[in-house]
Amino acid sequence: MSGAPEEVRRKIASLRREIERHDYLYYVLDAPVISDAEYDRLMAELQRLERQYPSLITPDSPTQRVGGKPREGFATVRHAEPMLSLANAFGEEELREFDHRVRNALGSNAYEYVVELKIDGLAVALTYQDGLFVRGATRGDGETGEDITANLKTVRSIPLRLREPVHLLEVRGEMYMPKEAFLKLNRQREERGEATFANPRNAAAGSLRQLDPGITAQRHLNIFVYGIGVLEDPVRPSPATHQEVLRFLQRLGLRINEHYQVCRNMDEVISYCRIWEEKKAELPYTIDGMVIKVNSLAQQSTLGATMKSPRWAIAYKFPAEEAETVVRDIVVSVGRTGVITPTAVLEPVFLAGSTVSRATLHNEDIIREKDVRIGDRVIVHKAGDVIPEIVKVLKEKRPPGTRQFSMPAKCPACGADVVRATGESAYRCTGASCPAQLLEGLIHFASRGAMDITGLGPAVVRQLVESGLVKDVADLYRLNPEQLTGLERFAAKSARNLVEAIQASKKRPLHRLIYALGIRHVGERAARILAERFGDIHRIMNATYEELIAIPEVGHKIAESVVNFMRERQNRELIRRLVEHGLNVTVEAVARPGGDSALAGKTFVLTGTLSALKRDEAKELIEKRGGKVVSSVSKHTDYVVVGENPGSKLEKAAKLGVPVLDEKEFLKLAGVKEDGD
Ligand code: 3B8
Repeated sequence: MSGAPEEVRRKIASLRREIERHDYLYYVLDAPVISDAEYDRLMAELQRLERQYPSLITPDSPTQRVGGKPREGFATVRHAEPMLSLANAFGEEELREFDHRVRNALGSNAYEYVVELKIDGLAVALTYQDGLFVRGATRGDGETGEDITANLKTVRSIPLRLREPVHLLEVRGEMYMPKEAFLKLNRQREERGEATFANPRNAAAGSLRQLDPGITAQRHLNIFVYGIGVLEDPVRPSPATHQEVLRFLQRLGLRINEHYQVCRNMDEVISYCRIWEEKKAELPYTIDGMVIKVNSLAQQSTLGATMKSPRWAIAYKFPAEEAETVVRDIVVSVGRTGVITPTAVLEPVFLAGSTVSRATLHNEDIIREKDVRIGDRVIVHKAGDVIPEIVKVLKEKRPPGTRQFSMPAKCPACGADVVRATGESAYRCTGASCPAQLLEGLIHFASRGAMDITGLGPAVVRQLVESGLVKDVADLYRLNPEQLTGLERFAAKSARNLVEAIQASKKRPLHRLIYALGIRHVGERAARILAERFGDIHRIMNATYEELIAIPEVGHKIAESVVNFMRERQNRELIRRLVEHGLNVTVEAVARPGGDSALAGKTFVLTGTLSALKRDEAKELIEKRGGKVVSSVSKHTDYVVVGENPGSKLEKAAKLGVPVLDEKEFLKLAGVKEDGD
């Protein structure tokens, strides 16, 4: 197809360049220059143009990072060069032995090392052909790995195109999940009663193993590249040292870790390792040691490799940090969704950069399994250097009079029954007006991704609940400054500010409100989808399970949860009051008369031969969903659907600026899965 005006092509190219530049600034250099909202606008504009001219979509367009379909399983890929792993050194003694082996093999002491952080993640190989990202694979057994291209494309710090065209390049690096993203993911999973990940590494591995790239996209994975597997380029000179490799990779737009040092001998290596052993807690990601590499690539090849690992590099592993302490008590807390989580209260100990006084026990099964009792002496560590956990009980030191823990039968916050759903490890409070759930629910409602109410943090929420001023989220919108000045720590000005911030939140977009309601399983992404699909909260309130499950991105859990939530009289009443207070409950741009399908009320023109559907079938599909089909393109046409060998209708559509859909896009819009309706 060549229907697109030159102007559009230029606009698309410039938007892509612009977005790529901001991705690079944000994800690789960590130095954004525009706001998230401005970035979203650029992306929306590009998506709009590409929707209109699907033939201009290229695999390296920034819009192609998400949106791949879930796959059956992963294909295997054979690595061009084996992906080896590093041998380990535990302690300085073993580092010095490594150094002796290097010196003997080189027959000289004229060599340097590069010392880098050892990122605790998963090794991957990224292949670029003529500068284009074509394949990503896991290490696997070193010979063959799994093809995770679609998942890696969702990672914003992985450039889809290099900043300089290289004929063939395979780079190696470590995928990881930052500590903060890991904590947030686990909090979310705990609330939903799902199993939590033991450490960021497992979370990263689990996220990359997703068959649905849409899930990977939400997981905030990141990468540091640290080496080259294959480099074929007729023009540019190959790097001669590892340090040059790192600079080369950086120049191509790949993300390297800048904490490294060139060292002239083992003493320097060891001092540099010690520095990071002390400081590792300050990093936003977890490292489990340092990697020491011979700098010269010529010397690397002289040294060679064994079957499993190179002889020119070694991993210096930090000893796992553990501490002994006493379990003073086991307490439970009630989350927003009513999940009751047990936590061990510990005699405070210093561990891996901070004082630890609590350790999560996850659930009752884990307490039973480890046989943790109140009064026990225990060993604690930090899972993935982040979350304090009890490793084991020192049973030989068990004092007399320890007490076993059992889950309370009644909620400690409201006294309602506590139940364990079949097939879940979580216990939940069943109280409809449980203050603990209310508290957590309000904190969530006001939080940044939700209604984003400045000044309404946990402490203020607590005051509002304890004073009885707020019994649900709708009560927030009735507050006046006079009521607040009666509370402790509220001056006239801060009271006015808070009321203003609450009132301002009424204008938030619908998807934020849906997310803020705290419907189980409805995260930010699901909330956006629901808002876009239905356009109005009342439509969501009345949506049936069948209508919800028909949405491609919505699964059984979300559909069921939305229906259950909206069935509750209390919840309907709450929404009614929010509407009464004047909250925005619609998406203006998406007025959808006559039904919930995106096709309802729309006019279509079909042209060319479709492959999956006959023309009659396509017509029927559109009409069943409330749309209509006409034969000629005019400015009243909403979409032109093109198949093979389209006629002049396509040109007409381009002239009038009518959006053009190929068959696949049309089916997607119609909500038809590819394997049949
Ligand atoms: C050769 C070099 C494996 C690795 C390597 O941060 C090899 O270099 C490797 F066979 O696994 N986790 C790093 C990291 C890992 C490796 C490496 N460098 N910085 C890491």
